[in-house]
Amino acid sequence: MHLVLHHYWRSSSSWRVRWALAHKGLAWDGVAVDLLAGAQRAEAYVAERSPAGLVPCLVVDGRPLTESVAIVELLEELAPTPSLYPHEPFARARVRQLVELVNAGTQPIQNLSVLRHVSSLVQGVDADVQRAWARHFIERGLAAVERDLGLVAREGLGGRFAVGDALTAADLYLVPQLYNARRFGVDLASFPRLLAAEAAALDTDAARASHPDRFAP
Ligand SMILES: N[C@@H](CCC(=O)N[C@@H](CS)C(=O)NCC(=O)O)C(=O)O
Repeated sequence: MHLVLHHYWRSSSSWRVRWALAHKGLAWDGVAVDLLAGAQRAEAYVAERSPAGLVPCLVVDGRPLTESVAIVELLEELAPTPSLYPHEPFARARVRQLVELVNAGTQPIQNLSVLRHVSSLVQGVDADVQRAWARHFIERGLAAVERDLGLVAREGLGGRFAVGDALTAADLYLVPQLYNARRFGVDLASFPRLLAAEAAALDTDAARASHPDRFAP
C-alpha cells in the first residue's frame, strides 16, 4: 500500500491522521500544504485532492481521501491492529461520540477560514477578537468533552486514556484540540480528566513521531 499524506504541520486535523499512521506502523510520504500561503485553495489541489480545500488528504494507492474520520476508519479497516477502537459496542460508540464532539462540535468553528471570514464581514474584528472567538468555542467544546469523560468514568469505561487503558481514536482528536487550545490561550485548569488523558496519550511513541513540532518548517 502506498500512502501519501497532504498535511500542514500545525493543523490539528493533520496530526490526527499522522498519529493514526504512526500508531499502526504505516509508512507514508508527506506533501506539505502551506495553509498560511493559501496552498489548500490552489486549483489543482481542490480539483485532484481535497474538494473542500482543506488538509489532511491521504492518497491511498492513487485514490485521494479527505475528512480525518473517514481516513482513520479506513486505516482501521486496512490495518486492524493495533486497533484504535474498543471492541465492545458501547465503548466504541463513546469513542465515536468523543471524536465527533471535537471533529464536528469544536474544531470547525475555530478553523482558520472561519476566523478569517468573520474578520472580513465585521469591521474591527482584529487578531485579538479572532482569538477570543476561538477560545470561546474551544472552551465550550472541551467542557463538553470533560463532562463526557465523567460519564465514561461512571460507566466503568475509564482508564489511563480517554476511554479505557488503550489509546483510541478519541485520544487522536482530544490531544490535538488541546494543542490548539493552548495556541489560543485557553485556560485548561478546569479540565482535569482531559489533561490526565492527554498526559498518557502524549507519552507514546506514536504521539512523539506525529507531533507538530517534528514537522515544523
Ligand atoms: N473535518 C475535517 C477538518 C479539516 C480542516 O478543517 N482542516 C483545516 C486545518 S486543521 C484546514 O485545512 N484549514 C484551512 C482553511 O480553513 O483554509 C477533517 O477532519 O479532516
